[in-house]
Amino acid sequence: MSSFQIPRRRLLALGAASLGSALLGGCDRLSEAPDFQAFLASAERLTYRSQRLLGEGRSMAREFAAADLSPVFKVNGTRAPEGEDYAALVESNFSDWRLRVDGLVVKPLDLSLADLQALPQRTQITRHDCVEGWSAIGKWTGVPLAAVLERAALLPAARFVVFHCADMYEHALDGTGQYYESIDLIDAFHPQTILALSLNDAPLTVGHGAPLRLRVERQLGYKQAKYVMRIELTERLSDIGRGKGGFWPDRGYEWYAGI
Ligand SMILES: Nc1nc2c(c(=O)[nH]1)N[C@H]1C(S)=C(S)[C@@H](COP(=O)(O)O)O[C@H]1N2
Ligand SMILES: [Mo]
Repeated sequence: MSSFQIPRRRLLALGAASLGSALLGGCDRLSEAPDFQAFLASAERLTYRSQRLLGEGRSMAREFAAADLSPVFKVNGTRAPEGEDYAALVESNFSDWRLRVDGLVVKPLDLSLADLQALPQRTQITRHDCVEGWSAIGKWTGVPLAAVLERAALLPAARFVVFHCADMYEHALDGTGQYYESIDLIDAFHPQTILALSLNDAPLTVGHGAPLRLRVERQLGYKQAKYVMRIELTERLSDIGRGKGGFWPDRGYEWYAGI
């Protein structure tokens, strides 16, 4: 992908693009993608259709007050990624950790925690809903994903944002269990979609996804990828994991997990 030839005209257009037009461009490109067409044809994607096609794409998830915070926010799924690499990151307090942003971008990035902390931050108190039947209200602070994507500058072919995580999920014993998730460009540029660095005013614990996790507030718990190491911009989801856009979508759950 790094050998991509970017026509000069396109580069200029990208440089001039406002967030708004980048988003609109994203929608147009999305509706042309072949696997996206097949996806929309499926009747079970009704929440996706209604949010995306009936103009609710920019609606906000409900935000709560400090008084509503849950006394305990459960840890679910992976509690700590296995392996020496992650252990070494914890040991050094994530000083050697870098968030890689690559794929269909003009400018691949390697961002340290300090780099992310220097970007604009957003705080939101929202309710997390897990399919396993529990919910918790938490206060998340982090960098709007849009701010990172603007710095990397999307190439015209980019349609999906894929989050690659540090953990193999424990129940996947067949070796294909690397946790990952993905969202479309509408959610990627949504104001409540943030790369969270803290929960309830404290840096993320290992249980909650240290040092960085996704919050995509209009979707269910399994979309909220913990331990994000790499963000990849892609044209399609079919050649990642088992091809359905996420660890749980690969195992039968909805890719668009609208609440
Ligand atoms: N990397 C990674 N992200 C993940 C999971 C996981 O196992 N690994 N579990 C998901 C599920 S099902 C839920 S409900 C939430 C749980 O987040 P929490 O542990 O902060 O409550 O993380 C989601 N993101
Ligand atoms: Mo979940």
